[in-house]
Amino acid sequence: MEKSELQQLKVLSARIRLDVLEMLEKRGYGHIGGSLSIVELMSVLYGKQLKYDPQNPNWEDRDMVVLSKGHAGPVWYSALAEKNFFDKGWLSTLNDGGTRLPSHPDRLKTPGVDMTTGSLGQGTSAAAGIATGFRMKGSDQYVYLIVGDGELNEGQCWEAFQYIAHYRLNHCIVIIDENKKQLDGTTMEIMNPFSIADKMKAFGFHTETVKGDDEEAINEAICRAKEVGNQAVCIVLDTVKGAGVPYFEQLAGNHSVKFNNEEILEANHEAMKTLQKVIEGGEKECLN
Ligand SMILES: Cc1ncc(C[n+]2csc(CCOP(=O)(O)OP(=O)(O)O)c2C)c(N)n1
Ligand SMILES: [Mg+2]
Repeated sequence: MEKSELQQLKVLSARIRLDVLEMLEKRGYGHIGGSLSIVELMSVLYGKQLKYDPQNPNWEDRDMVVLSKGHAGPVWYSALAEKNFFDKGWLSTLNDGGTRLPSHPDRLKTPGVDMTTGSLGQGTSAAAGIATGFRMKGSDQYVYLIVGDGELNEGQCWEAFQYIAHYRLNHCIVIIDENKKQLDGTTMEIMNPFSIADKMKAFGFHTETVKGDDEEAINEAICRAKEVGNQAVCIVLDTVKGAGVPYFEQLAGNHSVKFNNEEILEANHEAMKTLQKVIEGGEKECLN
């Protein structure tokens, strides 16, 4: 990837991360940890890999995203807003009554959202079905399926993976966000996943593990996944829950956070200031 292109992706990541922080502080609470761990992934998808038309979100030949860990809706909305699927002002309506941006994605409410999710596990089967449809119509579209590591507790994930592997549905790019934490603890203590990558390999997937905060590595892994012939593909993202904001990374209970005390507000404002600087500096560099 050209240096300037990478720089643009980094600016996009900073913008998405900033949007998430602003949105959740405005709402007063929300799923911060699992939103922040996939910021760079969203940046690579919407800044580089996906085929889409924000003016025509239902364009028949578009690629699709299924955010099976639907509680991370805020990061998806940020990416969609940054790419002009809707007015950025919508972000401040997150989870209000009558909003177009409910806390969990709803395909009937938000332009760019192709699958309603939030009940963990279900998005895996939906993506398998979408990929089957693509194959049946002979299309080269892709569906990107984003799954949480805690979500893997749901047996439905493994049924869908078995199906995707058996039918070698390599236009369903399975991406697992291994941030090592779930709702109320680490995955190790709640339900030891052992090696997720080894499990996916054993299920028949071509599997790669990459650092989830590295846009270039994510992009290259997706490019390689697209080169794999006749085998299902899985990318395990090695991530940190709350990534990019030291305070939220270190907070033990960082699944969902209330912005109701001075310490949290101060840490959030500090992070927002830093991101503003990254954005301004990055934009200057992109212009040069
Ligand atoms: C079927 C179902 N059971 C329980 C929940 C409640 N819930 C929401 S998020 C979550 C933890 C998910 O952990 P993980 O997949 O690791 O998400 P991340 O770390 O990416 O936030 C749970 C149990 C749910 N949404 N759906
Ligand atoms: Mg997790």
